Amino acid sequence: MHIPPLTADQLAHYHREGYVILPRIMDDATLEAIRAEEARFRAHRLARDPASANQTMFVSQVCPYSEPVRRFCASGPHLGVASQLVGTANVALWFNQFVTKNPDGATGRSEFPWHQDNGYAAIEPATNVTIWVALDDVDEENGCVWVMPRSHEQGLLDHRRKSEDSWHLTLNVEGDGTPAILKAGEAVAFTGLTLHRSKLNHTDRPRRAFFMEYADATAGYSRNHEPLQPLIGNPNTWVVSGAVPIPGTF
Ligand SMILES: O=C(O)CCC(=O)C(=O)O
Repeated sequence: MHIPPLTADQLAHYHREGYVILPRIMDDATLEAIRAEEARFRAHRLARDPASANQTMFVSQVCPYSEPVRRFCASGPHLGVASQLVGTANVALWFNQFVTKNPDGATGRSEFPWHQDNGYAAIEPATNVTIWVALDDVDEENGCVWVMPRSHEQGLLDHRRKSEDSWHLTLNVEGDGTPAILKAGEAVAFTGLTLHRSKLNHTDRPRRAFFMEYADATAGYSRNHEPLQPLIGNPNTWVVSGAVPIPGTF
C-alpha cells in the first residue's frame, strides 16, 4: 500500500488545527492481522478478568508480543507521513496501544475524558504525533475520538485525576470539539498537546482502535514532572526512520 505524502494544505491544517484526518493507512490484510491480534489480547484479558467484558480494554506497548503489530508500527506505509508530521527524518516510535471500547451498557464508564497525551507523559520538544487508527468504522454512536481544534496552541495544561477511583487524567474544557468519523483502516493524527476525548459506546459491539505515538528520536520524556529522560534507551522506544547520535558510552 502506498500513502502519498501529505500536501502542504494538509500539513498546514495539522499545524494550525492540531490534527489532520489521514486517508486509509491499513490495507485489508493488515487490518485483518491487527484485528486478529486485538482479539487474541481481548480473549486473554477476558479469561483473566471476566469483568473486563464491560470495560474499555487498554493494551499498551504491544510490539514485543506481536510481529504484525511491530511490523506495522515500525515499517507501515504511514511512516513517511509520520515523519512529515513530526518534522524530522529521525523518528522514534515510543508508545502504542489497543483501545477497545466495549459496549457501555448502562454503566456510563466507557468515556475517556478530555486530555492531552503529553498530560500523561510529556515529550520535549513537543513535536510528537499520535496516529489513532480505527479498526472498526467509528462515529458518534460507538465512541469515536473527538478533538478540540487549535487547543494545542495553549501548550501543556495542568491535568488532574478524574476521580479517586480512576487513573484517567483530565481538565475542564469548554465546547464539544470535532468528531473524527472514520472508516476502518483510516486514521486521525493529532499533536501531543491537542485536547481529545471519546464518549460512550452506545452500540452492542466493541469499538476497536489502535494508536501509535511517534516523536523526534532525540526528544526526551518525563512522567509526573520528573526530570527529562532521553526517549532512546527506554526499552519500548525504537528508531523507525533515520538515526540518532551514538552515545559516548557505547
Ligand atoms: O480510543 C479512545 O477512545 C481514546 C484513547 C485515548 O485518547 C488515549 O488512550 O490517550
